[in-house]
Amino acid sequence: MGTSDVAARPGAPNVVMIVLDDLGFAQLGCYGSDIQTPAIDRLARNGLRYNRFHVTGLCSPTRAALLTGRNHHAVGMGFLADIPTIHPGYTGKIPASVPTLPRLLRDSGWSTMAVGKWHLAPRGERTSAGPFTRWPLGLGFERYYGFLLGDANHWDPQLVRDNTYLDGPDVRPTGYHLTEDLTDEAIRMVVSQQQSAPGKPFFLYFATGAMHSPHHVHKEWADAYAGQFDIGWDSWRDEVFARQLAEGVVPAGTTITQRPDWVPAWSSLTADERAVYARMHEVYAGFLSHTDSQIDRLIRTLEELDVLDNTLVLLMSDNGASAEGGVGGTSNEHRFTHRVPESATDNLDVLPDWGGTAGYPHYAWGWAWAGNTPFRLWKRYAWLGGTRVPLIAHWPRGIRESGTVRSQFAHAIDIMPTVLEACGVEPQSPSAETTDGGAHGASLLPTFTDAAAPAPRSTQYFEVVGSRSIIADGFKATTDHVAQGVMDEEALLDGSRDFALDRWSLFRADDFSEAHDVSAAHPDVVSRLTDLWAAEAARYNVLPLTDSLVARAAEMVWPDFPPGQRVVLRPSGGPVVDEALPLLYSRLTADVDVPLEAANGVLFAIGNWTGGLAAFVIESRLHIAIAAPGGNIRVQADQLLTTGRHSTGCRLHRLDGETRVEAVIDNSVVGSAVAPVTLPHVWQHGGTSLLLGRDRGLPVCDSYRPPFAWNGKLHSVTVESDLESLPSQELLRAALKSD
Ligand SMILES: [Ca+2]
Repeated sequence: MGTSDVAARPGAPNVVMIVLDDLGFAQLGCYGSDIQTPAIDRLARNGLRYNRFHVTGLCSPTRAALLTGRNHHAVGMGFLADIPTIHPGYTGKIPASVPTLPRLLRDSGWSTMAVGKWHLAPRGERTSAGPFTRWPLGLGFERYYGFLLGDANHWDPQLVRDNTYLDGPDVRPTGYHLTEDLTDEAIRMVVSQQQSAPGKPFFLYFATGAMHSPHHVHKEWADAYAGQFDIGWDSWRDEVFARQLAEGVVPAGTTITQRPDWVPAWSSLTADERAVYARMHEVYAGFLSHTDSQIDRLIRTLEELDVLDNTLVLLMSDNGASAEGGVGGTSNEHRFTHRVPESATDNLDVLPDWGGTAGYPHYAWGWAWAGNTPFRLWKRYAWLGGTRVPLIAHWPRGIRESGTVRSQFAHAIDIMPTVLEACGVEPQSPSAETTDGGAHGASLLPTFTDAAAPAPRSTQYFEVVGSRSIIADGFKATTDHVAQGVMDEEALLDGSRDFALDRWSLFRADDFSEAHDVSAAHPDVVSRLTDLWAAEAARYNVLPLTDSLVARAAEMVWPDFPPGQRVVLRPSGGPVVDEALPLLYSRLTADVDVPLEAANGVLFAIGNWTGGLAAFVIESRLHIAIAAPGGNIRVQADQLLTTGRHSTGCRLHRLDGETRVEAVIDNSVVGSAVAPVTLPHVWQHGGTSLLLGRDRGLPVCDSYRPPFAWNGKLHSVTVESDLESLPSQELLRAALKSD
């Protein structure tokens, strides 16, 4: 553990790093949007906005860069932590030799606390057995509350405190929302730390699930925007651009990039499509304003504690706005990633509940495009729509400007050196016996007080899901590569699908939006920059390139203690996260004592009605419920459970394009159903856990209300998979979706 006898120097600042998820350059009020973000705007008004701050274009990689100051590939996080592979740039494992920001601050006398999304614990290290070295406490935080995966159901998250999966509460208060819970927890941590050790500096890492899908918010927040986006994404984008110019976050003379033809013109849409897409953005806008209201509570707490004046608050996004809902958006992202298409007309029926507990929604990609105004593309691309995002720095004692825009090139890897310099902490522990050569980023601190201070570096490579770019010599070169894995992108985007045929565009550094490709006039510069990209790629472990989840999966590193084909689970073991279950399990069997009176309750349940499976008993009758991307399956037994000890549960048969589900009592099939539904390998993108003898949070179907505890005795649940039901490539691709 840390050297707790070291005290920070007197006057050392606190640090609050607020990392929003999938928020585009143009979505905050202070960056030109008409979405209300008054608390964030207040930080901007009393601090600095950066308009050339860059990230990696994807969740885990940016977070790794923020907390290490190293390029993401160089610390093994070239891709998501969910798919660790054998290649050094893609292990998903931040090396133990790399000093992390929380560890350095902790060892220098700061209290260190993390709340919210983590996404830096690799697959294979996320069960209750750890190892915990890459969980928040392992990387240097003293306290943690949040979720380990890439997203979370805001109404029903699987949460972790420190190194423990939380088991409960069974019934969350009406109207529970994850962002509110995370904010409560962050406030509690800071207040208790400050009243326990007054004056001891702290580092709070506050990473919301917002604004990542699912876009979940209380209805009144969405309703506040009723009608506001009926103008459509083309006009909305033009209005945003005009405000960006007026605000100065986009320099005068900038050309807005043109709408590509694979983003439909608003004028080409039907009335139904417009109604559905406008509501999607009302929900998103409400979700963002709600997030802002929670940040407001956190900042006001710092004011009340009288510590805001000497707290460096940094607010940013991890990548640009996301198009992972596809061209038409989705009511349930699990449907989209399992390639079960839906139309705007389909979604008219569910529109009144958009953003509520029934769905797992993501907006149509026209809004992602507009959310990244004035840039091209979005998350997952090395174009500016993926990599250039807001950064706000607020620190009354250290920044004496108000509302100014800074235009120095900056990148996520510069954040840790900036924080360390602000705190007066050396970038390497004095006691460290090994070093990896130091941070790749450099401090932005000189830009806090000097508008003319030089940018920290002039060269930076980018690589994300095979999309590549490089900044050097006053130019930026970018490939036209289109990644695999997002359904509509594969079909609709123009560009290369073959690395050997990738074409590089070239832009001058002063072409703020990258609207004017000058590659034809400067083939020599293109050649020099692509050579430089290759050199940087070799230096930072970027190679081998891949744009395919299936290819990554083939090289996946499995855990040292995989669950194998069969596990026996006991109720006293707590929630069982899906990584601890056999891959593609197909038999779940509960060993139970059925009581004398009518038997009732949940035998086992995983996930919820946006994706999940449950076996439950009502009046002694066994029911199996499955909520899958393509539809729901229900089976009830044609005979009752009798008093005494029985084995009972379900069998899942993955057939070609359909699934047969059987209810089973004592090895006899007592009911079955077949449906044209493909079962996913994970029920929830955000991860979930199998609960024994009860459910919690949202149910898998509306026939029972959690916890609905089993009123007999539950001895165990055995979960088994069949070797013969190996995943098809398509299934594997869908199953591995997680970001
Ligand atoms: Ca993200």
